[in-house]
Amino acid sequence: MTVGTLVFYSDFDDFGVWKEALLAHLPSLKILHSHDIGDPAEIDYALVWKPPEGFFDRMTKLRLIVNLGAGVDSLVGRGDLPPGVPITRITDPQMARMMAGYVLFAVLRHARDIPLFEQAQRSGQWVYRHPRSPEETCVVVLGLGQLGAKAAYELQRQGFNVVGWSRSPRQIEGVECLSGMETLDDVIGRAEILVVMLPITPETHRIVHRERLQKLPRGAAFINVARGALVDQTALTELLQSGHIGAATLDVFEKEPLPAGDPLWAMPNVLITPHLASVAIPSSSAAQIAKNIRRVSAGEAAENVIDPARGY
Ligand code: OXD
Repeated sequence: MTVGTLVFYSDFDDFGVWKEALLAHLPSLKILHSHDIGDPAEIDYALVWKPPEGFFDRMTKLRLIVNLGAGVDSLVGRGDLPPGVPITRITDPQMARMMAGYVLFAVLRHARDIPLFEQAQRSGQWVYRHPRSPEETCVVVLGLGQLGAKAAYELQRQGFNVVGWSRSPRQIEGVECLSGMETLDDVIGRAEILVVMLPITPETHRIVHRERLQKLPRGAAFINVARGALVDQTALTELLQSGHIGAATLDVFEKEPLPAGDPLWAMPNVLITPHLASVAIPSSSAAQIAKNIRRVSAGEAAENVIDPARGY
């Protein structure tokens, strides 16, 4: 007997790989690519990354929506969601490890002045800047959810002086954790390297606004691996141009793809990557998705359900 029909939608992830990974756990699941939906009323489960508005229209039997990633912002507050259908997010240690790897790379690149040496090499110059020991550098991580907490932990393991900030209190071994809006400005003021890892919600939209960016110590490095809309991108660009912010590594932007004429493209102190700091990994997250499908098909509540009102 089949557990039902799942529809897959993503412009970035490989349907064949996900299908194979899910079938290994649930051989009786019928899996369709969104191109092949016949009758939307036959769909029980959706495994999706950024489906277009209207995607869920007429999916009257839908019982579970699985977001193919960590941030669920493209799924909350839209008009086509059938009421009461749980939305789950993937919480995968391997995805957190991949993200921590990117953050480590970006922090180390700034802490070890690699952009300076890259530029010096391009002009054939032997430029010496004496390295600092990691504990002399204060790295602030904004957002201590599963991904932020792992990144903060790995950074302190490298010896950095890591301060983590979240809206509600958290504890992470080796990391000074602060919480609450009243501490945010002071925390940002300490960041020689600021890493943004917050979820995007109505409360966090543009939380890193111009005045907060101006609180960064002169020459600080800025890293955003979460969502572009957390930050005032115009202010960020201007502060990078003026040198108040020394350098940035940006994986996410207010508008993606980053438009061709955007000044960030041409800035030598900015490294741009196309929103791939971490991705959902089929081999490690299929078991968790299959478990949720089994639970929902047996009439039990899904795990890792997000709160649409909170937005994560
Ligand atoms: C995610 C992302 O939210 O890749 O998973 O941005």
